[in-house]
Amino acid sequence: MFSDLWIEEKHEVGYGMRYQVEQVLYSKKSEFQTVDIVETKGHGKMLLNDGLVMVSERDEFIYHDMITHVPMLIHPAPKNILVIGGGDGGTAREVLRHNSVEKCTMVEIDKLVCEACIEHIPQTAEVLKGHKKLNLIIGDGVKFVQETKEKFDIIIVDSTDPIGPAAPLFGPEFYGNVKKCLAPNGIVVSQGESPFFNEDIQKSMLEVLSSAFENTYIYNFSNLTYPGGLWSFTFASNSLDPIADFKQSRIDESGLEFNYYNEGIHKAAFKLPTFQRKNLEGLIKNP
Ligand code: AG3
Repeated sequence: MFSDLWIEEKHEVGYGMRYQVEQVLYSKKSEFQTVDIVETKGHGKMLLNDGLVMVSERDEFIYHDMITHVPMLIHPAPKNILVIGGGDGGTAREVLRHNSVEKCTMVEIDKLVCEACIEHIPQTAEVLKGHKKLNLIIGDGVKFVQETKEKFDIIIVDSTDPIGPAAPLFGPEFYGNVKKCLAPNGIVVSQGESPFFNEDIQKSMLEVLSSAFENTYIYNFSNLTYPGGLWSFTFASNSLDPIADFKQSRIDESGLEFNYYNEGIHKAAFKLPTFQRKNLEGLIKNP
């Protein structure tokens, strides 16, 4: 029969998203956050950090397509990739589908997130069990970009909201170091929060990015599980442009199939609602 257990991601503006839970699969407190995995009735297994939905089996493909393939298919030959965060493995999984990739380094701060997902959400985390091109580091991404001498073609910041361990991933020092770690033609794409609920965060992210990079954009996608449904990623590069440098041939030659991403979505994602465009005026190049 149906259980009466529901979980709710509560939002400070007096709004919540509720999911019926059939079973709690995992619940532990790490040094950084609480990590829960539940089996929901309608969205498959779901990962929550500190009560905030990170991934559901039902819709993770949308987020992971859009955070990964937009930059990967703009860069002419992405070989060395860095993922900061992304402990569920979904972003690394998508990166590693590209044949051009020689190495993907992933730096996740919370070992428990990886362990929990390997055990309960193989859909995203299978790849974390071991892949010859994956260099999985449990550590602080902020420190990693400060210290590494490596150069990356693409850096993907797959973070939680800017509270707790992810807060420094939204600041100027971090992006100064990211810029230093990017190869010529490098691109950085980051989890960019909600256009509806996080206008201030989006503005401050774009202020930081536009003072360090030539081409700064924000792009949107809709999903089923993040507050408000509409969500964003930021895009920054000193040479590549996500619109002008988009080539259908890159998609065709990749030989990949996607469930959300396609050429129309790629272009449309950069078209913004007026309120968002106004909020970010002067900081982005979106058409
Ligand atoms: N990263 C988290 C996105 C932000 C979700 N925020 C929220 N539910 N309030 C997801 C990690 C996917 N690899």
